[in-house]
Amino acid sequence: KQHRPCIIWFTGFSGSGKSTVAGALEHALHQAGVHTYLLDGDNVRHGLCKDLAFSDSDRQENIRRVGEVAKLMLDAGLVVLTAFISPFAAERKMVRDLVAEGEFIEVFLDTPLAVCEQRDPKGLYVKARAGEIKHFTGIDSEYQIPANPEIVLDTSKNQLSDSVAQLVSYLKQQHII
Ligand code: GGZ
Repeated sequence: KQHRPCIIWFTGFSGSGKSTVAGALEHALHQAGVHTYLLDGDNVRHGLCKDLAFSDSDRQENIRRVGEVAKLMLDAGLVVLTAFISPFAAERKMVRDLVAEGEFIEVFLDTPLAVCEQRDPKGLYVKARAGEIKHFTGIDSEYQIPANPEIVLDTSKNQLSDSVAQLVSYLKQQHII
């Protein structure tokens, strides 16, 4: 099945829905016969980036490596999905500039911090508020809001299926699928 390779880059707070939406989109793409790969903290921070923690410079290096790997996968012809907080505009721009115009699709999960904190699926926000985890994004580490993302989603307002439909329709419009 014909498709155009690209990197679909999800960014947003912990608990904003990046992995959930990326996983659901990947499922929809598989149904359509599109070859994909999903990179996220679970498969990257335990292997490729297991030497990195959450200082600003470690996050920069994390995103740099993920960007380079995503580019290799793009060259292999895949639709690459990535789900990382990627809090800094400079590293997101660095990855965008690695690939051709139109091959980097930035998806900003604009779920309010208060909602992410309420969800707190792993109890990390509670620990961050208690000072047990330092440099937690949104608490005592910065998140720089994307200035020009291709797509903005708020998972506190929209159903998962609506977010997936919005992404699929964008990908069709861009002749990616
Ligand atoms: C942010 C942290 C931190 C700190 C551990 N700050 O909800 P999660 O658990 O599964 O997703 C978060 C994940 C963030 O890793 P990323 O590789 O996406 O971050 S970055 O792009 O900034 O490099 C969270 C967990 O790791 N986690 N400590 N201090 N998130």
